[in-house]
Amino acid sequence: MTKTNELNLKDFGWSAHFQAQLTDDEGDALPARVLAVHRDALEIAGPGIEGRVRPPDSSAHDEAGATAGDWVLADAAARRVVRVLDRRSVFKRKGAGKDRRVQLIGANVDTLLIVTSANHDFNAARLERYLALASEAEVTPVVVLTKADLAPDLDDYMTTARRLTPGLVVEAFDARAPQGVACLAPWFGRGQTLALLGSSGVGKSTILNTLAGATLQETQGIRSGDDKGRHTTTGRSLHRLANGAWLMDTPGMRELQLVDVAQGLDDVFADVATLAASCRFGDCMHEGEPSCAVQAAIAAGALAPERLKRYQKLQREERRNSETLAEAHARNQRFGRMTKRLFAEKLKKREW
Ligand SMILES: Nc1nc2c(ncn2[C@@H]2O[C@H](COP(=O)(O)OP(=O)(O)O)[C@@H](O)[C@H]2O)c(=O)[nH]1
Ligand SMILES: [Mg+2]
Ligand SMILES: [Zn+2]
Repeated sequence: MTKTNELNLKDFGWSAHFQAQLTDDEGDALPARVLAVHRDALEIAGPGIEGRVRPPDSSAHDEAGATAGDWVLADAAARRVVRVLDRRSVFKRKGAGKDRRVQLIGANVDTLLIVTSANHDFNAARLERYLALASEAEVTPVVVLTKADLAPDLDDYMTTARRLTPGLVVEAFDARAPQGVACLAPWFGRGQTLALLGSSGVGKSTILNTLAGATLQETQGIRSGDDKGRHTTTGRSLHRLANGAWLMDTPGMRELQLVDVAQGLDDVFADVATLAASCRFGDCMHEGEPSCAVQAAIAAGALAPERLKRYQKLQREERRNSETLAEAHARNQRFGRMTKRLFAEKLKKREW
C-alpha cells in the first residue's frame, strides 16, 4: 500500500469545494484530513503532514469542532489546527440521555454504508433514520445486510429493505468473506470516502478488516445468550484502503436521535409526503379529517399504516430535537396557556 506521505491532495479526497476556501495569507498552513478524534488531540494526515495535532479552539462536541473526515488547515511547526474547512457533507445526531448537545458523527462522506445484520437486528424504522441522515447530507446510501451466511430468510430482508425508498441499493454478504464484500467495489474509487453506520455487533469493523485484508479494528465475538456484539470500536476512525478509498468505522450508537434532517425525512418518506400534499387541509394530521389522501391510500391498501406512524414519530422527534431554546420556551408557554385555559373552563363548568 502507498504510504500516506506519497499521496497527493486528491488521493485524500480533496476537491474544488475545499480549494476555493484557501486564502493567500494562510500560505504556511497545510491541508490535512482528520483520521481520528482523541480527547485532546486530532490525528490528521495530508501531503507533507501526518500525526497528532492540537484541535482548534472549541469543544469536541461543538458543531464548529473537528470530526472524522473533516478537512483542516494545520500549522505543521506548531502542531495545531488553524481552522476546519467548510464541509461538503456532515452527519450529526442529538446526544442521548443527559447530553442533549449536537454531536458530529462524520464529515465529507461520499457514500454511507448503512449496516444491519439479516437477523432480528433488522429494523425498518432504524434504517429510515440512517436514510434520512444520508438524504439530508446528499450522500448516496447503500444498505448492507451482513450475516447473510446465517440467514435462511435473506430474500425477505432484502425485499423489505428495497421497499424503504425507491431505487435504494441493497447488498448482502458474509462480512468475513473477501468475495462477499467485493460487491461494494463500485463505491470504492480512489479518493472516495465511505462511512459505516449501524448498531453494535452488526459487522462494521469486520467489513473494514475484510476490505483491508488486515485487522485495523478489533471485532467482538457474540456473547452467549444474546446476539449482540459487544462495544469494541471506541471512536470514529478513517482508514485508507489499498483500492485508494477511505473508510470510516464508527462505534455502534445505541440511540441515533435525529436533528436538522426535516428535508431528509421528507425525501425518505416521499410517498407519504406526496399524498399529504393532496389532503384537503394543508395542516392535515391524517387522523380522520375529511378528504385525507393519506388515510384514503391506507384504506385502499396502497400505504402501510405502520409507515405513516414511523414517519410521524420521526418527524416529531426531529422537530423536538431541532428547535432552538427560544422555540422550546415558546412551546412550553403555549402549553402552559393551554392548560390554564382548560383548567379555567373546567372551573366554570363546575357546579358549586
Ligand atoms: N457469521 C457471520 N459473522 C459475522 C458477520 N459479520 C460480522 N460477524 C461477526 O459478528 C461479530 C461482531 O462484528 P463486529 O465487526 O465487531 O461488529 P461491529 O460492532 O459492527 O463493528 C464478530 O464476531 C464478527 O466476526 C457475517 O457476515 N457473518
Ligand atoms: Mg466495531
Ligand atoms: Zn391527511
